[in-house]
Amino acid sequence: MPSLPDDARILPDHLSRNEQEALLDDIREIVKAAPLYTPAMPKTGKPMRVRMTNCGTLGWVTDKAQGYRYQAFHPVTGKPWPVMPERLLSLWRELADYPHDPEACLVNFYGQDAKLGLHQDRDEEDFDAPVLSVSLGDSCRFRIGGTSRSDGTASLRLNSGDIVLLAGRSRLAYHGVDRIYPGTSTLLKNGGRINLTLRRVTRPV
Ligand code: MD3
Ligand code: FE
Repeated sequence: MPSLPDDARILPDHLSRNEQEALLDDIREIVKAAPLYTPAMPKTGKPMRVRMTNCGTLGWVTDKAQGYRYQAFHPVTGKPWPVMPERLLSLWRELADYPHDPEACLVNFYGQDAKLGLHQDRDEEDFDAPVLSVSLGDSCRFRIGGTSRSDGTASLRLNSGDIVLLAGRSRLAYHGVDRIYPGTSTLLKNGGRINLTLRRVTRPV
């Protein structure tokens, strides 16, 4: 079985329980100002099973008419995204090994039955910047392959507090979330999983 691509790094248990709770407080504030919404797939309008919101100067959104893109405002409220919490900026500065700050933090919320199909992240202009992912709440089975859809994949479990850094060639690897393991974390009172992905979107000048 193929393993994790060379330039993908997983940092198991990177965040302590206290750090996870503090981050969750930040996310709660973000969701108050920018509620989770159900994105729709381009062209078909099929609803995604993951609910989303963002913070930062840009946020990733999708809908039937305009498809995948980054924009500066929430698609439902029309308001600018909340600012990126200092705690997330610090994580990026500590771990990303990239000389510019992230512009977007996509917040994905998975209920018990949610999953995310295998895909590449290619809506950013700058693939030289890594993607930094933080998992909170219930564990999941994460799948990652190569840069072709037909490449073999490996699956691994991501737990609350784990961080994944995708740099170099792994930045364009196919990946997805096969399933959530309900009841595996006490962090979220009502269960489910939150994933945060910090991204640089535009090419720094
Ligand atoms: C590998 N999120 O938001 S995070 C996404 O758990 C996304 O919510 C998943 O895929 C989640 O686009 C996976 C880990 C991750 C994030 C970005 C990647 C893995 C990646 C980009 C390239 C390769
Ligand atoms: Fe992705």
